Amino acid sequence: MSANSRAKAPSRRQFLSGAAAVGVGVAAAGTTRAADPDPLITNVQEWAQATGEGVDATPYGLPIQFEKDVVRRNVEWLTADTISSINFTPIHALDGTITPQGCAFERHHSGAIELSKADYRLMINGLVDTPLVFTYEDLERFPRENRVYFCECAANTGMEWAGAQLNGAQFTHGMIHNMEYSGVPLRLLLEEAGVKREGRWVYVEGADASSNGRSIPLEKALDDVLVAFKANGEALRKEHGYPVRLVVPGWEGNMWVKWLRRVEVTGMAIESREETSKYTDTLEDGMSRKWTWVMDAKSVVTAPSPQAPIAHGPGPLVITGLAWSGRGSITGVDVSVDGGKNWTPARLAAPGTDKALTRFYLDYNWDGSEMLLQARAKDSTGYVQPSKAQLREVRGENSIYHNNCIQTWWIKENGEAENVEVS
Ligand SMILES: Nc1nc2c(c(=O)[nH]1)N[C@H]1C(S)=C(S)[C@@H](COP(=O)(O)O)O[C@H]1N2
Ligand SMILES: [Mo]
Repeated sequence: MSANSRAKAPSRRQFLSGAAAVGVGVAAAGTTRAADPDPLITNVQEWAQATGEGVDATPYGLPIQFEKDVVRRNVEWLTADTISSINFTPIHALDGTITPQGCAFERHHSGAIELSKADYRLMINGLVDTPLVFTYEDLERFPRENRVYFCECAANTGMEWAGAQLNGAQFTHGMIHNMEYSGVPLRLLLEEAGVKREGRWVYVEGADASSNGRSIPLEKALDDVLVAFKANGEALRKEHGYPVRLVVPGWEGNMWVKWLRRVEVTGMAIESREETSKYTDTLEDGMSRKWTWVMDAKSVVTAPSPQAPIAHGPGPLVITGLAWSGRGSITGVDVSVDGGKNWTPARLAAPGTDKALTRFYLDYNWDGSEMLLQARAKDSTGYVQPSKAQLREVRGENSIYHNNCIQTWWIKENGEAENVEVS
C-alpha cells in the first residue's frame, strides 16, 4: 500500500480538481481544499435532523464509540494469569501528558481489591513516639497538596533488553501513567506520630493479599512522598488503590503501594521479596544492583509508531512523544530520523516539570522516505538518555528492570512502523 492510497480518497480528488479549477497553486500539503460540493458540508446530516441524547443519558461518561480502540492491552505471553499481571497504557493514542485513569496501566501482584472508605485504616507504627491509626476521614483533615507525577513500573521496556520484541509503544513503553494527585504529604503523618531518633527507613505495605511491602529511606519519606486519595480530580479507581495509595515521585512504580494500610518506621531496610529477588537488576557477572529506586531519564516517540502509522502522504508530519525523568525535570528532547546519526531539538509542549511526563513535538516536513525514528531525553541533572548499546555495556543483557535506552521505530515509505534495533 502506498502512502498516498492511505489518504482519504474523496478529499484528495477534490483537492486536485479544486486546485485546477480555480487555477491557483498547490495549497500547503496536509490541507484539504474542497471545490466540488462536499456532501458533508452541503447536505443536512443525519445527526442534525433529530435531537441527540439528553443530559440524563450518561450520568458518568465514557469515551465515544469511535474511540473504543483506545484501551489498555496486555501481552498474551506476559499474562500467565490476570490476577498477578500487567496491562499497558495506550500511549500511542493519547496526547498531552495527563493519563485518564480509565486507560492507565495496572499492575497487581494479587488482583485489584475492593476496599471502602468506611473500612479503610492506615497504621503508623514502629520507631515512633505515638503509634497512630488514621481513618479516611482523619486523612482528609490534614493539609493537602496537588502534584502531577509519572508512575513507571521498573519493568517498563524490560522485554527489549535482548532485542526488539514488542511491536508498539503501548507494549514497549506503556507501563507508565501520569496523573495529578491530591493527597497529604507522608511527612505530616510521620510528624504527627513523631519519628524516634533511631528511625532511618519506613516499611510500607498494602491491604491486598500480596501486601507488596517495600522499604523507603526516611529521607525520601519526609521529602515529596504523598498519601494520595484523588487522581485527576476524582477518587482513585479501584485498580489504582482506592481509597488511598502512596505516591513516591520519580521512584519505581513498585514502591507506589496501593490500598496503603501500614507505614512502619524502622532502623533498617526490611529486604522484602519485592526489593531483593524482584526489582533488582542482575549484571553480566551475576552481581546484582541494589536499591535501584530512581527511574532514569527516558523518552519514546508515541506517533508515528507501530500502532500509529502515518496515514497520509509526504509533507507536514507531526512527530510526537513523551519524555520523563525520576531525577528532576526534562530540559530537552532531540529527535533523529536517521537512527541517531543526526539530532534535531524537538519543541516541548510545555516546560518540563519535576518527575512528570513532558510532551514533545517535532513539526517535520516528511519527504516520504524511510526513517529510523528515535528520541533522546535530557534532564535537569545534565543526564542524557543512553543508546541500547551504551546501556548494555554497563548492564549486560540479564536485566529485566530499568531499561531506559533510546527506542527506534523503522518508519517505512508506506507509513507503517516497526520496532527495530540499530547498532
Ligand atoms: N498493594 C499493592 N501495591 C502495588 C502493587 C500491588 O500489587 N499491590 N503493584 C505495584 C507495582 S509493581 C506497580 S508498577 C504499581 C502500578 O500501579 P498502577 O496499578 O496504579 O498502575 O503499583 C505498585 N503498588
Ligand atoms: Mo511494577
